[in-house]
Amino acid sequence: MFGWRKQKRADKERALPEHIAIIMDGNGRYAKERNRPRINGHYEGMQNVKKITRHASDIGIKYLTLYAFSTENWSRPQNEISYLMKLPGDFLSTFLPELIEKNVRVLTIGSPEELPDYTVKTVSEAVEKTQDNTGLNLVFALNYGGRDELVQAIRSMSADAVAGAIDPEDISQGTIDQYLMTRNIPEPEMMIRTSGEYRLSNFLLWQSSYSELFFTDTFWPEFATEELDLMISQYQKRSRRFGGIDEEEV
Ligand code: V07
Repeated sequence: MFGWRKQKRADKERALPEHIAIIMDGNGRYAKERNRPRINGHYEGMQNVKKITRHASDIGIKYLTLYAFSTENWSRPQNEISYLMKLPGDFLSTFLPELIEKNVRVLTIGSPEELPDYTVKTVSEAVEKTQDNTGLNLVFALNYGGRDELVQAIRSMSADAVAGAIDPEDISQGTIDQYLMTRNIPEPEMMIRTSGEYRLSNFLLWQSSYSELFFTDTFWPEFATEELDLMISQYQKRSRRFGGIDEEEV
């Protein structure tokens, strides 16, 4: 390839990501380091969700997906689970007016059936009240698991196939996208995990196939907007490859 073309490409920065997904880990460890109860870490983590949401909205991110409660989290002590189930209500009672003012649309992915009624009720109220907003889409993964999502999608796809609504021969990647909980949400260009673990832990398995991964040792309650901005600028500098050639060259 000609040198001048390469140069041109190296200078080219990518646009702002449309969708950022975050595994908000390290709330318990944050509390432990300060000799506080674990639930205090969750409270501080919830406060940080407000800061990061505000910032994502201000800089023009279109989708922010946050792993708030995984299907594996049920194995935690009962008092911790009860506290976690009150956090959406706590968050929305203080923050919903600002979300509305900022034109943010609240969405959820996950299985609400197993969550307490009061949790489902407050969250669906926020979803309804913000459904026509056109700014940031704030997606909370609540009782979400990537493998469960695939099980649900395959069940419903099989039922449609048995009913004759779809032909198995016609199933494509796009068909699968349509059966996932994220059907109207673009794939995340960036996937962030805080607190020094290097795993996806069942979060957005299908959707993160091409996501740029970012890891930091920072505990979630301390993850600041400056660190997010640094990751975004790194993302914009990384060259994008889908198995061989630069995206710009295709
Ligand atoms: C939760 C705080 C963030 C750190 C990770 C675990 C604890 C915000 C919400 C939430 C969910 C839905 C909604 C509005 C807010 C939340 C849970 C846990 C279960 F509509 N933070 N947060 N939900 N944590």
